[in-house]
Amino acid sequence: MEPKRREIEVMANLLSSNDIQAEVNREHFRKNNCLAINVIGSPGAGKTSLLEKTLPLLIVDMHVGVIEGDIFTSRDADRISAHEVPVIQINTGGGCHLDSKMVSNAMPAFNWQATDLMVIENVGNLVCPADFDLGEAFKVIVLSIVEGDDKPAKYPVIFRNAKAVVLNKMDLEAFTDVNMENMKQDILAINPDIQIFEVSCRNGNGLERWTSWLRQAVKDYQGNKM
Ligand SMILES: Nc1nc2c(ncn2[C@@H]2O[C@H](COP(=O)(O)OP(=O)(O)OP(=O)(O)O)[C@@H](O)[C@H]2O)c(=O)[nH]1
Ligand SMILES: [Mg+2]
Repeated sequence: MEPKRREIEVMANLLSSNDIQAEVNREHFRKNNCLAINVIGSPGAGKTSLLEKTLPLLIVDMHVGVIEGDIFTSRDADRISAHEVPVIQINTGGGCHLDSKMVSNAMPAFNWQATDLMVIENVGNLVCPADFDLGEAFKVIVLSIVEGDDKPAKYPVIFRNAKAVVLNKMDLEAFTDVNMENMKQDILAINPDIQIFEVSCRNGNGLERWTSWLRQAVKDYQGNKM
């Protein structure tokens, strides 16, 4: 039994040191009037695709920075840099989530006087990132509808702590047996306050509403309404 107790203690220490750094990060974002969001979703859900579609709509009237979390490659950062926004890739070297220290280490690379929105794309994973506060204002989940309508009920923790969920790949709805009403009901049963967006990064449907909401969130944050 002894080793198990030690394991739990180590995990508790790890989480509390993460939380301390997360508060420092949050203070940094607040001081610089920059809304930071933590984008979470399974591998391939469409997190980077959503960013690729959203950035051109946002950068017409605000400055956006991106932190890309990945286990090994810099492929997502390469994709984002095509949109002429500052982007930093963090490789976790095997870790299944970003932590607040990694985000803090990336901070000196940005011009904080000129950043209204910092988008942090977490490592593709619907479970591990839930436990690690990065100092963000809120979490956004990207969920591919193709994976099935039972996913919110099976992975509820992340939905409890998120402000918005983007249900992506709606263009594929007709090719699946997904029941969108069941999926949305399950999401709202876990978190009645969550904002739900149905989008397709392939054909662009729904992106306007999502982007308007995000733009308003930046304004609310900068107006101290959040
Ligand atoms: N049909 C369809 N395909 C999509 C859509 N959005 C993304 N994809 C495809 O899904 C695949 C994965 O997209 P990514 O944006 O790389 O997903 P991700 O969540 O960033 O993946 P990781 O960073 O590896 O976790 C790519 O082949 C995209 O072209 C969509 O709305 N419809
Ligand atoms: Mg990605």
